[in-house]
Amino acid sequence: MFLDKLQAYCRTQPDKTAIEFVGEGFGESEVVSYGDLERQVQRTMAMLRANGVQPGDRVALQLPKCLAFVYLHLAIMRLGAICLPLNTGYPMRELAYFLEDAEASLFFAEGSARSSVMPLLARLPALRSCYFLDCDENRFDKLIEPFKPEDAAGIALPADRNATCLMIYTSGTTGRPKGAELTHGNLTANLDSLHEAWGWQNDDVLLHVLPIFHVHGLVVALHGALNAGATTIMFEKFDPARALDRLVRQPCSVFMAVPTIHRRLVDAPGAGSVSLRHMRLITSGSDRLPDDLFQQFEEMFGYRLLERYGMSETGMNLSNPLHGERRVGSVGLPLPGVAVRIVDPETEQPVADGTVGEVQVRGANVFKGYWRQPEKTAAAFTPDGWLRTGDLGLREADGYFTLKGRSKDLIISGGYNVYPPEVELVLAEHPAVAASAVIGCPDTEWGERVVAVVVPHADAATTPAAIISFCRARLAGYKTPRQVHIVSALPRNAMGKIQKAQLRDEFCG
Ligand code: MCA
Repeated sequence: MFLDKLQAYCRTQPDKTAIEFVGEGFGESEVVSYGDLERQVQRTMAMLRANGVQPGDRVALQLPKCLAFVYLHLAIMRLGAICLPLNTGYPMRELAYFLEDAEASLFFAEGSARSSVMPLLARLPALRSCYFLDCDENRFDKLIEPFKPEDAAGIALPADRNATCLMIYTSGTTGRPKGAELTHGNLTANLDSLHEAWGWQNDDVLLHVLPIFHVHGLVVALHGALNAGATTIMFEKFDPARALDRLVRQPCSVFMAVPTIHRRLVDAPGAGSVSLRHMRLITSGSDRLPDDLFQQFEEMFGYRLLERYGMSETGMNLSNPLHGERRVGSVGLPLPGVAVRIVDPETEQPVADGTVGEVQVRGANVFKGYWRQPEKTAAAFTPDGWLRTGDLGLREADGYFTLKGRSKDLIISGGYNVYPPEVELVLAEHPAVAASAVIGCPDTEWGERVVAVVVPHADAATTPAAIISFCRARLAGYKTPRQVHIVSALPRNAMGKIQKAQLRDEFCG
């Protein structure tokens, strides 16, 4: 499994750089060899053990992108516990829900979160300890200082493929977010599949600019590189000019990003003089890659992007080929070990090639289920075990798949999923709001931007700015509407359902 493979690299290539961490200030970087990584992870395991962490326990991380995050994450999984990475943008009330729902027993948070987290603790009886770390203040080093790597020597690697090791909260069209449980077997199956399809090599150098609290940055990119014994140059924060410089100067061989990041590279000053022809693999995912961006990227950098398709519940499912045609507008072919089919959304029977239907997926990469939500888990699968992705697409006669929209009400902004009902629920709490509808409008920078259309109560006075700041205090920044339109009524059909297509026509111009 993945963790066995990683441990073997730590033994066989201890001096090789596993991660070079480049902080936000882009000053001096910190270099961690595979040998260092093993020692730090072992000390972290011993620290977690001393804090009572047992197999199956949930340990939550809401930390900036830093080495401590990586050590904690790997140590949690090595102990057979469940890592719960949380977006650093989540405001307190979202955070409280995740900690409560997951019954996290340990929580590592940013130092700056102390004053807002402390009042939550009384509501979280399962939480045994909470540590506040500032990655740049060496608090983590002090935390693991009393422990030696040998203290973890007797702890065996997890052997149960079906044990959950990672939980990623995903929102939905109804209800509160659900924790998608990924097992050691799921991660291993997807990593093996990507290793083969993308030809990961031991001498690869990955430039890593994505957040590590999501499957894309954590599993596909970071685990992908560790699974090959390769080197990761990890930027704490994405910066287009520095990324281009490093891609060329290192030189790097692998880069993974979302379309908003690729757009910023193309638009970066001086990008015209940069060639990325030396790169072995540059991928795009988490959101649809616009055709014009695909073409601009190739014209500017001489590299044809490889678009792929995945989701938190599955990891990666489809990918354009490493060798062979990388088709503009297509998410490519099923990855090794992954079955993908297109079905009629009503009958769930497979449709003919060229016909749009729901994309359904099956394979060892597909998650175990939603944490303590057997009904929602059952609803996510067909009776014969295919995962209903909620995405619409078609299969061409030669096997390439193309996405054609979503059957679910979902906005993707800069690679982050935003479910309109979550934003609408917050809007409903505003005293001046009688009704609202949240839509995604096409946006050159973000792919889509969140737009709210609001009907105020008859006697209420409010402004778009007031509504935006109300939402900003309650939602992560990427979920906050960028525009608010105030109207006297929302268009509804005979059943009273809001006609979002009509709103998009009217307000997305
Ligand atoms: C940041 N902001 C955003 C977004 N990101 N607003 C809308 N959409 C976004 N994606 C807001 C912040 O809240 C903030 O607002 C302001 O923009 C500036 O924040 P900053 O952090 O400086 O933004 P940035 O550094 O410019 O971030 C843009 C980004 C980032 C680098 C494109 O969004 C990003 O890393 N996206 C990648 C997401 C990703 O990895 N997704 C994978 C999930 P305010 O000032 O109001 O706070 S999907 C997945 O894992 C599946 C498996 C898959 O297939 O990949």
